[in-house]
Parts: sequence; structure tokens; C-alpha cells
Amino acid sequence: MEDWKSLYEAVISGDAKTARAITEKALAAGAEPLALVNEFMVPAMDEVGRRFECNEYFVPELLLSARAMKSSLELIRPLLTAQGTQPVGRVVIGTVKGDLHDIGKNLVAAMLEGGGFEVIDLGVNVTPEKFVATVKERNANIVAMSALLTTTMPGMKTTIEAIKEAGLRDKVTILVGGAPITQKYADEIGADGFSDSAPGAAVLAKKKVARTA
Ligand code: B1M
Repeated sequence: MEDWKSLYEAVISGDAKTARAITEKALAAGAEPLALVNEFMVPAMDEVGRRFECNEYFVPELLLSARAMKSSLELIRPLLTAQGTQPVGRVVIGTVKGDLHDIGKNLVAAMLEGGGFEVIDLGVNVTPEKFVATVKERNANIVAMSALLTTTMPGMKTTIEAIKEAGLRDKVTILVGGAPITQKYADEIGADGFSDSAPGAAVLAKKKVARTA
């Protein structure tokens, strides 16, 4: 694949207009959508995070980079999603309470849609009560939670407890992910699965659904 390093640079510098223009050009030239995400955009966000940690970047720069990534993803997301056919399962997805990061969660949602799931996206800052109410209302069989902050990770455990208290634990498969989450943490809180990537989350969801079908 051609080197689209300029996309990496545009996301780091928070230049949404350029990031979008390069994405358009790359897609028109036949670039693989997911490769643009994994090879240029995600590494750019990692670099932004590194700069933030060593006080080279501050929240305004994070926001600009996030906006640049989102404007490119607007072009890529429809290409990741599958057409029509009967859904293989119904997923309720959200970023847990207190957490406003949604780029990774949006990618996971797109990959699940691409994998043939119906996805109900509750957005960010989702309370355990909201997860439970939506599982009931929409008769979902998968709950997917994302967390990016060590301070909000416990929201996953609280949500699993709320699902248990509502008597829904046997009806749903619970998947978790996000930068600070590990397999060990997923096991500790009683989740059914963990993935460190969006494509991995879709593969895992398919495996879990096949097992319960
Ligand atoms: Co924030 N932030 N942020 N931030 N931010 C991090 C997470 C941080 C690591 C930066 C750093 O210090 N290096 C740090 C957390 C430290 C910690 O908890 N240990 C941090 C902090 C501290 C904060 C604030 C507290 C800063 C402040 O205000 N002082 C604040 C908190 C706000 C809040 O949520 N309450 C804050 C705010 C923000 C912005 C709003 C400015 C912005 C988010 C914009 C948005 O999302 N709309 C932002 C950003 C952009 C980042 C970084 C730079 C990038 C995150 C990102 O989008 N990565 C981030 C540093 C970093 O991660 N390198 C950082 C790209 C994305 C594709 O990756 O989300 O990990 P990720 O998703 C991956 C996988 O994890 C996985 O799939 C994705 C792709 O394959 N995945 C799943 C995700 N969810 C999954 C669910 C699954 C399975 C897989 O199953 C269901």
C-alpha cells in the first residue's frame, strides 16, 4: 500500500480538513480502509497520547486530534459496515459512566456492524441502569463496554453487577475493551470476553454467539 504517512501527520497536528482530504484521496486510490485506521490513524492517536503524557500536548490538542480522526472515520465507517441480511446478534454498546472517549468504541461498533450484528450504540457516559434498561427493551444478546480511563474501568464491574441483579446475566454475553483493559481484568470482573482491538472484538462476538446459538 502507498505510504499515507501524511494522514498520520494530519491527525497528530489536529488538521481535520487535511486528514479528511487525504483519506478521500487514499480511498479513491484503492487503500484498504481498515489499514488506514490501523497503520496511520491509531498510531497517530498513540503519539498524541504520548505527547499529552509528557506535557507537550494539552486537552485542546487532544480534542483537535480526536476531531481529525473522527472526520476521517466518517468516510471509513460506512465502508466497514455490512449490507442488509438478517443480523447475527443484537449488541448494546457504550462507553462506561464518567468516560467521554468514543473513538475506539465507534470503531468497535463499526466492525460489529460489518460483522453482521445489529448495533445499538448508547454513546458515552453510559450508566449501568441505561445498559440494563436497553438490554431489556431491545432484547439484546451482547453487551459491549469500552473504557479508556483507569478511573472509569470499575464502571464495567458495576454494570455487570447490575445486569446480574436484573436477572439478565444468563441472557447476555459481556465483552469489554479499551486501552487500560486486560484479559486479567476482564476475568476478575466476570466478563465473557476481552479484545484489545476493534476487529478482534467483532471476531470474538461472532465466536461467542456461535457458541450460544
Ligand atoms: Co483522554 N486520556 N482524557 N481524551 N485520551 C487518554 C485515554 C490517556 C491514556 C492519555 C494519556 O495520558 N496518555 C489518559 C488516561 C490515563 C489513565 O486513565 N490511565 C487520558 C486522560 C487523562 C484524559 C482526561 C482525564 C484529560 C483531562 O481532562 N485532564 C480527560 C477525561 C475525560 C473523560 O472521559 N471524562 C480526557 C479527555 C480526552 C478528550 C475528550 C480530549 C479526547 C477524546 C475524544 C473522543 O474520544 N471523542 C481524548 C483522547 C483523544 C485521548 C487519547 C489521546 C486517544 C484515545 C483514542 O481515541 N485512541 C488517549 C491516549 C491513547 O489512548 N493513546 C487518551 C484511539 C482509539 C482507536 O483507541 O480507544 O484504545 P482505543 O480503542 C482501541 C482498543 O482499545 C479497542 O479497539 C480500539 C481500536 O482497535 N477497544 C475495544 C476500545 N473499546 C473496546 C471495546 C471492546 C473491545 C475493544 O469490547 C467491547
